Amino acid sequence: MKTRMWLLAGAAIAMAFAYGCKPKGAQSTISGDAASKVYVPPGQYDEFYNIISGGFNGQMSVVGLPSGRVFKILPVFSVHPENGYGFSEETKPMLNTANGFVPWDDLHHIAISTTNAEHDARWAFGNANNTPRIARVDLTTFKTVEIIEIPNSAGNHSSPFITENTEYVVAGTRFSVPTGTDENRDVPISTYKENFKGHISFISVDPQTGEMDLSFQIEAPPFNFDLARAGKKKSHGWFFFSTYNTEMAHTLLEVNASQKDKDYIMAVNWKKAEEYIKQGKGKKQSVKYAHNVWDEHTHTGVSTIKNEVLVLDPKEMKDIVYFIPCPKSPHGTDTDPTGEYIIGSGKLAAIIPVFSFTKMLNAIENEDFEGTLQGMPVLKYESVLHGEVQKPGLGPLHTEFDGKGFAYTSMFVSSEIVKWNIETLEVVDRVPTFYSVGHLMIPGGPTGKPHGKYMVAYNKITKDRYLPTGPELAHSAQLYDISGEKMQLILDFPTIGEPHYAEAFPASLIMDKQVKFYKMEENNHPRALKGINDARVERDGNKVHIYLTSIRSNFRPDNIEGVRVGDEVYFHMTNLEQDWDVPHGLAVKGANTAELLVMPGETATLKWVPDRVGIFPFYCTDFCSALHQEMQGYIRVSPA
Ligand code: CUK
Ligand code: CUA
Repeated sequence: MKTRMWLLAGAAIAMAFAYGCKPKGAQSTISGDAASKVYVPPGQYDEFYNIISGGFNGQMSVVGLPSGRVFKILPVFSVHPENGYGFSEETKPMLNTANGFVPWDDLHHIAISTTNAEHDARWAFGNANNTPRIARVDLTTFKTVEIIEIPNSAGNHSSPFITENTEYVVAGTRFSVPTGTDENRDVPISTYKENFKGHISFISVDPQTGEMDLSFQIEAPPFNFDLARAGKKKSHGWFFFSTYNTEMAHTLLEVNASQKDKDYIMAVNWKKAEEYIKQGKGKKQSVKYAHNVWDEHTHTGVSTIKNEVLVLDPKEMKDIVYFIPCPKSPHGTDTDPTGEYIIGSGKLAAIIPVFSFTKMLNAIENEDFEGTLQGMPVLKYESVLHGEVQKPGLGPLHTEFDGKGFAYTSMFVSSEIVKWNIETLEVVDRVPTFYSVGHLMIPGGPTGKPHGKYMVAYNKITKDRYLPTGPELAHSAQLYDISGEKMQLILDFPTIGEPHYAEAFPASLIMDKQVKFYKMEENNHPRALKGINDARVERDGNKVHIYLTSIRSNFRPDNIEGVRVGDEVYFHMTNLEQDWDVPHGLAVKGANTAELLVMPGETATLKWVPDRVGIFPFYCTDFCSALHQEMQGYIRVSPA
């Protein structure tokens, strides 16, 4: 009966979309005390930081939970006028790639660093899908401090997923592509099976500095790698990747990619792979990728192009890669807080399969295989299966956990979240989402220690939830109270860009570790000034270096002459403030393609090549004091 009802509800929502009318009963799940649960009184703080991916907007946003308030938009694979990211000479190298400056990307997933499978929240990692990259954000400054490009990859969707001590950030390629030299890559698309390859990249993370390094790659069959999760606790040392198009079709028109009943979860024994690498079994391959690091001493991005990667061929090693059959195009694959259960979400499947790590190990030990795939063992579905969740809903995508023995799976098609018992596989509750939920998130949900108090649904379709704003609407997120037996919707809040995955962690982990300003004596930027008396203009050939200071409430120098059309003009602005929350900005009328926002104690550079004669005003863009509007100057550009 219940089953029929949700089927009907799903159909009703689908029909409502098709005909553009407002679904009935949308608000019916709100109960009276919802407001008090999300109300954070003025002057008080939220309990959790929620770091949300920005999708095709390329940023991350920082939101408080339970209030849903946005604190920051954090540019990663995007340029951001607000703080000059991607505009200042110092930040441009962060967006460099082997093929030059790429100031846009599609950021889908967040991974917050962990120690012993618990959030330590030192760093947030994010992926770029289009030009495969992984970024690291420092959570004491909320700045992008590193971006590494990933060679042998296209459509870096299956990342960034991390191991329980952040030993590795892992990235699987969505698109298999021909790799190697130009000659090898210029092949007919129809030779997909022979010439295309999938790669899984293991990027190590330095436990002290966080710096990433492309350690090695594992070659894989030309599937599409969709998502992944690391094992944890008992399954630490393993990684699980969801795959689709295991038919290895080069066109997914019609039903090519979903012909088969089952695709695979690819289980990777990365500890073993690591051993083989140590034994020198990796083969060196020529590639080209950028590695961009933010130098903390000079506050400047340094981009290096690297030329080599170590590749392991698992066909030669037999005990690194195993395939677990999983029904129809699995999307998410998630591991529960104990590390015992691996949940696959076949987007087109009518059940949710739950696999047992213990059973998987037994099956491997007993060589209980149903065959091989390109020489690698395929395990028997039944021998790895813990059980199936029956009739969960339609279109299962992602699963999170509350640490109390329950799993929560998002159902895209039937537009709901389903709560089920991991041991008994019984569905115990379901709530509608408005509408078509993609990822869902419980604070600490992917770790060994979830905080099972709130859950957020990041929905793909908004329709009637907010005041309409033309054809495009803010993607809706919804907050649920999951502290009780029944999930309860308590808040809608809009998001920035198109959120996919997000993570949240207790604010107490980082709120007292925030950098409030940079100490002047630690500013080692080569163009930094130590005081207002150092302000000056220097010419060096056709380059003009303007050493500018900003402090409430003036610039020095504020009248600049001697610049000629065609000169390369550099404004090196040092913000001399030594106080929290007092950035100064810089905008120059002629140099209207860039703006700076310089943090206290920091130096940043705006480049301008004037193309016309004139007097050009400049001013501070950030309201910094009562005399902010007086913070201004002129630059005179004379004929060449
Ligand atoms: S994907 Cu977006 S709903 Cu790119 Cu993680 Cu599943
Ligand atoms: Cu400085 Cu406004």
